[in-house]
Amino acid sequence: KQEIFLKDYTSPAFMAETVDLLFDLDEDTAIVTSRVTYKRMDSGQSNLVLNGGEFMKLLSVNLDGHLLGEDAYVVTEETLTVKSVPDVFTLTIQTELYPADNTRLEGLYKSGGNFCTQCEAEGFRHITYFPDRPDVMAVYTVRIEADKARYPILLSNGNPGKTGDLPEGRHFAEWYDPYPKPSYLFAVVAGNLGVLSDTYKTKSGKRVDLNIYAAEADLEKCHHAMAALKASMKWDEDVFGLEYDLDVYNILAVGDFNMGAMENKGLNVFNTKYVLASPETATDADFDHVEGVIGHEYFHNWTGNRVTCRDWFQLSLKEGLTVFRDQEFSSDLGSRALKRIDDVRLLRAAQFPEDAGPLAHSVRPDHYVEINNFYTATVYNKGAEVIRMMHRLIGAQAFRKGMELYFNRHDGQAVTCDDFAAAMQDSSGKNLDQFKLWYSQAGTPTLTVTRERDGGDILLTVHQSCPPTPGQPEKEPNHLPFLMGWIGPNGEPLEPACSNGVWQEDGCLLEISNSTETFRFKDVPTGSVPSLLRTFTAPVHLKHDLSKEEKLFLMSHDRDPFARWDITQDLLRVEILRLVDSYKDGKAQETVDKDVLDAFGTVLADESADPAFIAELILLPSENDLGQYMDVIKPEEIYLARTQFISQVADAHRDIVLERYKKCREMLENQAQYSLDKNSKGLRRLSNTLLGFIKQTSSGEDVCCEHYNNATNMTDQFAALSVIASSEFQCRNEILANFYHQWKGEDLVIDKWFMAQAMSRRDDALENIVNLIDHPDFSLTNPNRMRSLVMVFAGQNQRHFHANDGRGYNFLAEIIVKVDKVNPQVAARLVAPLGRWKKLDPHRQKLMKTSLDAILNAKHISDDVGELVAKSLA
Ligand code: DPP
Ligand code: ZN
Repeated sequence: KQEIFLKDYTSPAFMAETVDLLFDLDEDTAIVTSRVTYKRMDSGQSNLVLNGGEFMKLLSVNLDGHLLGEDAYVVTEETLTVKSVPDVFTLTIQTELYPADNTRLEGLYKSGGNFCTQCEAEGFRHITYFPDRPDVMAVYTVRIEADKARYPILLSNGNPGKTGDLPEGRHFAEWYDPYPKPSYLFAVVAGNLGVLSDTYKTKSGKRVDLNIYAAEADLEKCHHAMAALKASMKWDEDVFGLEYDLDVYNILAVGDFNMGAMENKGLNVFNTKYVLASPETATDADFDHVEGVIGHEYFHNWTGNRVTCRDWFQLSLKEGLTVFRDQEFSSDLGSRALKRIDDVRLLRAAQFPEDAGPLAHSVRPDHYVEINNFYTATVYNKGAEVIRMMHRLIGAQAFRKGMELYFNRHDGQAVTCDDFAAAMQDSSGKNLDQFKLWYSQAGTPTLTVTRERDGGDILLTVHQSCPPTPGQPEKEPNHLPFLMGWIGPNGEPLEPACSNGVWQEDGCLLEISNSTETFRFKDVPTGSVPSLLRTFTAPVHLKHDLSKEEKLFLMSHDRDPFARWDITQDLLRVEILRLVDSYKDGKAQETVDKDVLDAFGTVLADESADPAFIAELILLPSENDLGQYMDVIKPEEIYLARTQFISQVADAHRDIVLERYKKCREMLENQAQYSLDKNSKGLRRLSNTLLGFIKQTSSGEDVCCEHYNNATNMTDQFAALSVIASSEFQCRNEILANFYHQWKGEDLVIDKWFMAQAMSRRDDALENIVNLIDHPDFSLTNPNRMRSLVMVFAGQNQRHFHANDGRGYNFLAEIIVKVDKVNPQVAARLVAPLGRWKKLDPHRQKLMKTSLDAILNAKHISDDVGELVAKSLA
């Protein structure tokens, strides 16, 4: 496949105006008749070129009622070209599809015996021949015919139309979507499904029918998703004035899905993982994810569907903006500080390494081979940070006005990231030219902050730089908001006047646009400490000259919860890395600093703060996180030092840890019933985090096993399982077996059973993981199962993935080649960990590159995998 460039974009030569689709569904095959009216847009193009070809059979082509002979069109592997077409015409094409054989899970496929579709980004071309690009927006009418007993539910986009019976036990349903949409938002469903129904009244009084379709047995797990949907609809009205626009909103839950969910107009298709939730089977984090993803897909109805992307380079136009919207939604419903901590953790864990590795790309990439490879943390999460920075720079009011302007200008259009920025610029009057570098420059900038006293004033200097990334050797300075505060010597917040900063509610906003900028803070008392990059106002690495004592001071006095968490992480990271450096021949030459240990004890004993927040403070930086701060990652030493830190905390504060744990459990036990309220979630989070420390004490096995045995919900059960799976406890094998037998048949829970073992740091974990591939419940074709074992292992188990003999790398490479034959999109997602070889020692570098070569040399590698492996080796 050829590389495609943003600079080569040309508008469509033909516009499709109406699309009529007939789906004639059989058990294993489908006949699709598409009748499309086209209009020539570019008089220089005499032929109509349509995308399509693989995995379907062309049955007939008919132009304005005349069957075309084979000399009137040309079919290649990827296109159908109809020669010399008129200016306006109707083209009718019949294709035959094989959904039962479709393991790639794009286009039309079967999952759990039901038909469903996934068209983003380029799946529609596997259904019929069509200009399968987002800037071709048409009005769709759909008719589905299928066996009535096997497929009683027939759904598509838009509003329902006629339904009725047909001969031979078949029936039909018609759907009409009045809003012009690109083909990637098309969806069709036929199945035997249960439904949970509700209604919503929009703020202008329109009634909307809400339906969640799932297997009958799963319906009782759909209530949380339904509540989240209604909350999303209300939130978008309240915050952005945006109302839902169709009579129905349908959601389908499927067990086999490449992504999290898909925002098809009026008919979202969801991975069951982001719909189904009950206290017994889902953790508190799962509940939060369901709410967030339901919100995300709902918010796409405006940011993505009503206004869509001109081309796939603009993917972040809808994804960055919609992630920002779902983050704000979750913040408003829950805790803003905790949500921000979660999002920053994710950004650092997933996006920073991507930006620092061979697959680094800008938020708006300018070339690709396979667009499916660009559904990345950079496009989604860094993209959301870019929107968040704009929001901060222009203010919430101008941002809301900018959104209104964006919809006034572009409703019903396919537009670019520049169009979005222009609306924000025009609504605020702030020039965003330099700011837009965030869209085109890859790499994570580093900000270095230094201080200098000048009489009573402090001069604070911020220097920025950004490392080279593939294809971008030199970087220009970015325009970014930098929020900060000051804590006076007695621990009180200070607001010293700043020459060129503006004090806002949560701190002083400094705008940075040059490579070096200095800010003068007037009359700052001696002993004051700056609280830097509050709420993480820009996606950067922060370097500063704060001493250990100053960090400890902030840790106990900063009232900004995010900043307090971040400085605590900083302190812990530096301390664990000091231990890592001290390892010689597998033995630590240093112990944990007394002041750090004491501060940890103070946090553990703090009963004034929200327990969920305490849990965040004591959750150590992950092994992956620590590795990012080293020039050469030492996986074994990082594992050892981090474990040593936990053991020393557990030793030094044994009584506080156990007492705090007991108190949390007592408070939970005193509640009449399981609750998802903020306080209960916090108590579970804190006691479950404490288990990690308790594990290292002499009563570890007793407490952990009892925790497991007493668990009445998945949050507690899975927390104990994860700790136990990674332990040498006697009870380990019995508990793993117990969990498996309790939950056999509950796919999402069995995924957790694989996950717990994939994360195990036990010495024999890798062998166990390799053996699990042969477990009867493991499957190469189910993406969730695949990811829960293989992706979790390669992405989160740094110790064993980087096993010194290369077994972890070989294992991953072999799986990638196997999965690629089944599902290239899912296989490609597994490549990144192998590509980050530059951060390892020469011995491991060589092993990793050998594994990448082995993938490249395997027969028939997909474009998806091929593109990423080639880039990883470059
Ligand atoms: N567009 C989907 C989403 O992000 C996934 N491709 O919601
Ligand atoms: Zn999205």
